[in-house]
Amino acid sequence: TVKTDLRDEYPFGLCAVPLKEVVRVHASSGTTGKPITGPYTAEDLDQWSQCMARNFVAAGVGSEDIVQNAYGYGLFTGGLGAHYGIERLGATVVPMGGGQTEKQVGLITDLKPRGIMMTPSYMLNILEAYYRLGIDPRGSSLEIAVFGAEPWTEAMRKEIEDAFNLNAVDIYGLSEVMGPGVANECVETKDGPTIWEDHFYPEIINPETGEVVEDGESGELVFTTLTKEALPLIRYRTRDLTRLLPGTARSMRRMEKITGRTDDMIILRGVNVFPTQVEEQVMATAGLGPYFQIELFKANRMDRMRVHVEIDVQFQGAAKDQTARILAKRIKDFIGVSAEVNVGDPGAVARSQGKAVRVVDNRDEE
Ligand code: DLL
Repeated sequence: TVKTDLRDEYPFGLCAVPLKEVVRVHASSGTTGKPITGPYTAEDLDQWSQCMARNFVAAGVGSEDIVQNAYGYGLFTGGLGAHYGIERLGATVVPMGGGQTEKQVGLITDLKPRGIMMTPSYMLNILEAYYRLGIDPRGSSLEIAVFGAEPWTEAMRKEIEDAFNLNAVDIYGLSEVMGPGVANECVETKDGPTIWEDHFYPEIINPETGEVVEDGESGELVFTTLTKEALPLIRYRTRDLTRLLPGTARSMRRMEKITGRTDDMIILRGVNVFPTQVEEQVMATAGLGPYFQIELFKANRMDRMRVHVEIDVQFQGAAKDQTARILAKRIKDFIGVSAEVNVGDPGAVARSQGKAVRVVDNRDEE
């Protein structure tokens, strides 16, 4: 099953129960054309909350903890999905939602949550607010962060863990299959999300041929739902690229941290580039802040890439030209493509309050 199957049947064509049994609908925004709707029965919501509660236990959150939920509430599955999971666990949810960044800092300071969840790119925004307000992030009550909804690298994990002195774990899911709650990393090992295989049967296929590959080999992740009522899916192609790995902290299998989606892959003069590869190099370049955006454009009919980054607030004296040259060289050496690098002042790169927009494609505009 592919995304267009769901889109073609918008809004309820694939709903497998009478509509009167549906008690909630979520929808994915979909940048192009019609959205995709996810109907849920009461039983689906119950399973979802259970899976989410299981995620929090894996993350190291307990029933005595307070968790600030900064995922967007509404049609996006992140906010409400996490919300009911925190309640199901018996922990205390702070239903903050996304945005109002300084208020997020205020709530952390006042309510002293032990856990927090949001996209990792939004956490960078919150980190910046700490610096702006002159508050030491390492002094916060936060011990566990549950980050997902977008790809993020080990380098980003280290950046945020060190800045706040906390453990950051990866949460994975997608609206079509359920929302968050499909897989979550265990805090003991932090070695890729454990897939809740009793609800979601995973396979990895070769995205070109559709053939199933062995565990340990890379390819596209495919799910068959085992317990969903309103929108059961058979062999749904996620377009996410990963590998299946044996269980470690739990007996169920893990997926490797997602490096990219087939849709996000940039092909620059024949070289495949994922935004996460650029993220790694930005993080490894001294003097740069952790914010970046990739711009694709055409010059003399050739596809070109420009990476927008900025000087780290802590290193305001850093030389822009020299830092740009260092990053451009790293991109050439480690990724194999030539890129222009534009180093701006702190704040020059657009900030995210949810999923970050990593690539801006201006190739049609020459
Ligand atoms: O992003 C569900 C979610 C909410 C997951 C909150 C985690 C936390 P969608 O908006 O439908 O659903 O987007 C799903 O986001 O196919 C992946 O490409 C990407 N994605 C989600 N989690 C991760 C992750 C939610 N941990 C799409 N790492 C998926 C990398 C992720 N990519």
